[in-house]
Parts: sequence; C-alpha cells; structure tokens
Amino acid sequence: MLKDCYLFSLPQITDTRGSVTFMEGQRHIPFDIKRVYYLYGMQENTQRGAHAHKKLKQVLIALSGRFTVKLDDGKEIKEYTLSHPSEGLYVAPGVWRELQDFSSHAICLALTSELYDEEDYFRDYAAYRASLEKR
Ligand code: T46
Repeated sequence: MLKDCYLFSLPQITDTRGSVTFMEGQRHIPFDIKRVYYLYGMQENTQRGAHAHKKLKQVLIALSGRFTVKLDDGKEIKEYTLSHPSEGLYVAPGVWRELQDFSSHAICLALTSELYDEEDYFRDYAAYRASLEKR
C-alpha cells in the first residue's frame, strides 16, 4: 500500500562525456524485471494511469521532462514529482495511480514485475475501493 511506495536514487556516473544510470533487477530494482514500457507524446493536460494493479509491482522513472504521480490507497493520497532520470518511484501493488502534469517531451519509463495482463487491473475506482473493503 502507500506506506510501501518510495522514491529512491539510482546509480549515476558522470564524467566529461555526460552521465550513465543503470539498474539491475533485484539489485537496484526490488524485483525481477519482466517487462519494460514507456509513455511519451503526452499533451500537458493529459492524465494517464487511473487504475490500480492487483499483483504488479513497478518502478517509474522520468527519462525526460517532468510529471506528477498521484498515489492513493483508499486511506491516504500522496503526490510525487518525477523530474530526474536517476530517480525511481517504486509503486507497490494495490495502489491507485494517476499520472498528470506532464511537461513537454516527458518520457515515463516503467519497469514491471509482471508481463502485461489486463486481469491484473482495477480500472474502475469504485470497484477498487470496494475491493479494499473486502480485505
Ligand atoms: C501503469 C501506468 C503508469 C499493452 O498491451 N501492454 C502494455 O505493456 C501496456 C503498458 C499497455 N498495453 C495496452 C493496453 C491498452 O490497450 O496499451 C493500451 C494503453 O494502456 P493503458 O491505458 O493501460 O496506459 P496507461 O498509461 O494508462 O497505464 C500504463 C500501464 O498500463 C499501467 O500499468 O501503471 O502506465
């Protein structure tokens, strides 16, 4: 839930040529990475996400630009602004997420613990809240 979500720093090695950031599953990323996807081409007032996952763990990284991730576990709401490619946000299963306030040229990289499975999504907020009450 929300208390399990956190921002963290990835390695960054910088020299006169620029910087490199790298990540390995189970070392820098707290799971084996099964899937990678990225979101791009968002207009400034677009919202993405607006769902929760039952099992999926993921790390979000702003490869370029800036955006806000709003997390909600039914008890608490927290907002994180991602704006640096060496910073990751771990999003635990069972947390509703909304991505918004995209700057121009924002790219959101996502590393996930599971392959894509539509059955893993709560895309309806009322159904998500109802599932929390059954826990
Ligand atoms: C998340 C947020 C941050 C696939 O077929 N495979 C994939 O791996 C993904 C990510 C999407 N799709 C299909 C499913 C939909 O037909 O692409 C279409 C758009 O996906 P969606 O509406 O889920 O996109 P977002 O940006 O709202 O959500 C995505 C992830 O799905 C989600 O896990 O946490 O980014």
